[in-house]
Amino acid sequence: MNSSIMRIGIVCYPTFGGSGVLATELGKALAQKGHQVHFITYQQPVRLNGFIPNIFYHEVQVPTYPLFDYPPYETALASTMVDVIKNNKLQLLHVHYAIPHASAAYMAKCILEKDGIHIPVITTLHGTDITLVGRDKTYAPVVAFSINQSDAITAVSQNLKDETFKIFKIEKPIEVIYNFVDVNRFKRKPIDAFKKVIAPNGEKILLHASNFRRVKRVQDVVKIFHQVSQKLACKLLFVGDGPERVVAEQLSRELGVCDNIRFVGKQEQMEDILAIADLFLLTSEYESFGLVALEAMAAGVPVVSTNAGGLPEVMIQGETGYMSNVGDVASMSAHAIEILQDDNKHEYFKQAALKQAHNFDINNIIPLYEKLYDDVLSKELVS
Ligand code: GMT
Repeated sequence: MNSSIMRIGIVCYPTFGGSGVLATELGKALAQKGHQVHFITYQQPVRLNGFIPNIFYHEVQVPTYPLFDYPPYETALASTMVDVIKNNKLQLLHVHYAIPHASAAYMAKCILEKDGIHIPVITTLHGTDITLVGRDKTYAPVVAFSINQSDAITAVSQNLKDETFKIFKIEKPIEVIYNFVDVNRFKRKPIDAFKKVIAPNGEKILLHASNFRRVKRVQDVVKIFHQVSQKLACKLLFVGDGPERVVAEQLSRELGVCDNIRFVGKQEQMEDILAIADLFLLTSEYESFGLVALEAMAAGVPVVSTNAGGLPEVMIQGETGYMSNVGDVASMSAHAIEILQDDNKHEYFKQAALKQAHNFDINNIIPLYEKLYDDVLSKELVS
């Protein structure tokens, strides 16, 4: 596609969560294609490392004041948006994760309108902003209103689109643009020294990475590992951190598997960790998409997961791994053992996982966002 060069603002969470990762990778890819990209966040996004000429970073400062028990982040964000849009003549604003980015964007848009500046807003829905947090009645009216005020809405899977229409009264179309992965980036050779430290006797390495929130059901990961370790020599790596980590640690002690489990904390270089992994476990109660599973597949790591949410749109049952009902530890354990016990089968799943990841390659998805931006901007010209 021959898209014209644009000046784009991207708003996201700068942390390790999938929405922030996706937004950052999107911005980097757009910048590489010549667009000027301005990140507006409260911290440097974790994947925004190194100098990229077309990328600009604007930090949202939230001044405190003794009166504020809750510093008004949304107000600071909207004001920063106004400032960045005005001073850099941005043409559009793309916000990732509805809360509070869509409502802050609407506020910025109204303020700029008064100055005769029209800024189209695109909102990408990522999952928990709809299915968990967004639907909470404390947030729901603002979430629904601000999504409806967006000039375009996208969702990262058909499942999330359907859920959004079920939960909220959305008056506009929602376009599904799947998450993506840079398959090239995940083509890594295992670092032998690292592998030796984790699995000194050539044990199979199982991996789970998440924010350890309840929705991830990390206890199920420990239970699966416990079952698998009764059949074959293996180790489990936990990447990330969050509220349920202690629960996972406690359970691993109770089940007597803690010596074979390592918690390595939040890691930026997922590609190096995935390169030594044999199987990825994702036991979530819900995943709108499961970007982390796609990254595993891009590294040629088969995935054993639940069949929740958008995961069946990303994985192929019996090819890239297996999906089971939420909480069905016995089934997920059996599948993990089946894949890991037979080298030929394991190799087959590895190849199939990689092949499927290619369907979500960055080069296939970025043009869809560019087209959406072009469409939104050309509508502006007509109206
Ligand atoms: O998984 C999380 O809790 C983090 C969350 C986020 O917003 O960062 O992830 C959501 O967005 C990702 C990127 O689009 C999706 O791949 C995840 O499936 C989705 N998480 C859930 O729906 C629980």
